[in-house]
Amino acid sequence: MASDISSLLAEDRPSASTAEAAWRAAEIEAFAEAVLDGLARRPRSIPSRFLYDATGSALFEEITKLKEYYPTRTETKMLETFGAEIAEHAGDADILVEFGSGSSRKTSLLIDALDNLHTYVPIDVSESFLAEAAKRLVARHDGLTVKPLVGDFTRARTLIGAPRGERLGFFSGSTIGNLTHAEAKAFLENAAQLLGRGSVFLIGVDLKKSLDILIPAYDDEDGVTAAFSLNLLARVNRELDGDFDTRRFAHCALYNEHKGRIEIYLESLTDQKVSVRGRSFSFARGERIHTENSHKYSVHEFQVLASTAGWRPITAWTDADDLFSLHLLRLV
Ligand code: SAH
Ligand code: AVI
Repeated sequence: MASDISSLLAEDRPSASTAEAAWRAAEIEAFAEAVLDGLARRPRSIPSRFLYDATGSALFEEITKLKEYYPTRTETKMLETFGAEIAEHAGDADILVEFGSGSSRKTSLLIDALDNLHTYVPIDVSESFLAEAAKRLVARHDGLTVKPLVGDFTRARTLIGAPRGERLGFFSGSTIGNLTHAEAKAFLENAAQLLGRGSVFLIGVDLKKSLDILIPAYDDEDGVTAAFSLNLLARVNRELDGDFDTRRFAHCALYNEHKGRIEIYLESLTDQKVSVRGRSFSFARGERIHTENSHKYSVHEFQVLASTAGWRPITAWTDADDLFSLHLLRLV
């Protein structure tokens, strides 16, 4: 597939259901390859985008409501507070392209602030998130055309079906922190190609902070984040004929000071053997699978990163408690 991105809109793509089915089949094979390679490698790892099947997406929504998980409520409040200022810089935008749009709940605040917007293009690997969000936004915003694209935002090379126009990019929730610095730079360069010269990009980025706040945000007392992580193994069982016993693995979140990131692992609680698509993998007690990174940036660190990818900082906002930042960038 040229772009790994296919439109889910049946009305303007007669072959959409075929494209969807092809994408789904390709995604399962990509998952199989990532898991079989990732479990054979040392250290063991599985890319975090595979956390978001329908169950994972629903669990992520639960995470966003946890008292320990400050990013969603902080960014939401910031969008409410700074919406008018964002519109001063991006008010000409008529197309909004969102990367990793998820439930698109925060997006409505941005759409409300932008008078000229006629088209919204949410991009996500989670079909369940996308379809539900598209329906909700069409119902909520009169006259808005929604063109959802299912696929990997790091590999999107074109925005199939999106009209030409002034584009505003949106990457919320600090999902950019789930990429390594090198991946984030490559993502920003690719987004520059997709959005085009003169476009504006709004990115939510989590700030560095005390571990007293950071660790509970990724290891909450109700175990919702643990369930989100462990669902990855349950997904392997469902989709790849695996036999992981999820009770014999534990969610583990730690802060890597040197790399400035939360690292999430699934740790084997016993010596055990697991089979995936007929291949056997041995785990020693204490052995881990690395499933996620969540990088934290100072405002300056992120502005430097964005600049190396060709994006010029317009402004950056932080909240009163210095938990989260919103960056507005322009492609020069
Ligand atoms: N922006 C939303 C959702 C954040 S959760 C918010 O702030 O609440 C991260 C979202 O990115 C999920 O919906 C997940 O499915 C999506 N995602 C993660 N990696 C992706 C990738 N490589 N390509 C496309 N979508 C991805
Ligand atoms: C989507 N992403 C920005 C979340 C984060 O904070 O890194 C994913 C997450 N993983 C565990 N909790 C939240």
